[in-house]
Amino acid sequence: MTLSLITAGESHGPALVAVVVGLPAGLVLDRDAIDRDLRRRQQGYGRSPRQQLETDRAEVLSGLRQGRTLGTPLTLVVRNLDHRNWTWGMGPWPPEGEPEGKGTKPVTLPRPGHADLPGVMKYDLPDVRDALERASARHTAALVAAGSVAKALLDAIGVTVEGVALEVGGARGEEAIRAAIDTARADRDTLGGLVEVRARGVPPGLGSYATKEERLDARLAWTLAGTQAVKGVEIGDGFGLAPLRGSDAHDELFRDGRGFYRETNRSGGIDAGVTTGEEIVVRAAMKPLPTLMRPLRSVDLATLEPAQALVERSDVCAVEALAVVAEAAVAFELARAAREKLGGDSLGDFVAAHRAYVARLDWTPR
Ligand code: EPS
Repeated sequence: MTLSLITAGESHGPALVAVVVGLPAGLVLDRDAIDRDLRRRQQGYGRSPRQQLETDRAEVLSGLRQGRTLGTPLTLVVRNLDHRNWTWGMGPWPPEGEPEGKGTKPVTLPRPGHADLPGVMKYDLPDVRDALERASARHTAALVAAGSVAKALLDAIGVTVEGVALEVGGARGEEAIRAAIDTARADRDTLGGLVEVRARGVPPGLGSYATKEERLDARLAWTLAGTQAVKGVEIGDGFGLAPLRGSDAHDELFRDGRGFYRETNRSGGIDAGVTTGEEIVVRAAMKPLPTLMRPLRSVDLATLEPAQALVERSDVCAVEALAVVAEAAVAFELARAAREKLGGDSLGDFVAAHRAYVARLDWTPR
């Protein structure tokens, strides 16, 4: 038994969709909790005016009856309210009538750092918009909705997951971060940063060293590096371990009346791709967003002459949003690993398998 996720949708198309397969039957979902996570993702200092146009909410089209999962594919839909301004340019069918609204003219000025040029080259697209619409981080709304469902499943076995923004443009602390964003906005520039996700209550034994595909550290790196604008991932002390000696780099083992534990957690709760029972700690580095109000040098695809990149409404900084997205991504991957370890067609079976497994371990969550 595993959990899988497929998402679809363009940034200014009608909607974003997430289909989650492999949930047990009988999991109670809280509509407000999902919408709260969607709202958290939309917030954060430095976001685009687009966020004033959107009020993200999850609609459910399948897999749920009267608030309880049926054990069948769960379809979540987040509508793009901005689509009403793009019906001619971004409708799924050939448009009728005179061009109106946004997206009516082809985009020919690829932004360095965005999917624009590689996407057009790969798919032989006539319009940069055909690439940027799916590459857009708007897509992360669907991932957050799915992650919220994963968190509900993890909650049933006492696991919590939380993401925070640690750093923006090298600044730490709310005031310094706001000041850095204000300065970047005034300079018509953008900022990246660092986020951290911690998961508590994860039992030892999720993931496996048996194959690369099963290693939980590899899976967390995959899901985070697969998120828009992420260029680096660190598990535990990560890159900080490289200059240390072995005697300073590992977490020594202890045992007391509550079972095995470690006093340090440099491994970030994962040894050899398997959870240790300590807190899971992962960080992701986000590059500054590639849509600049003061554009970088590019080439006009219509004339093949030097030009300046596309200037579009965009965020100055989306690091706080990434913290919520990374939280969702880690939650989904942990839920997937938990489904693989514990199985169960009903929530009761899943929870009972967890209880029996933990009872067999010499371990208590701390
Ligand atoms: C994004 C560009 C902006 C952001 C968008 C991500 O979109 P627009 O050009 O429509 O203003 O607002 O993020 C969201 C809409 C969102 O909900 O996160 C991009 O190019 O990735």
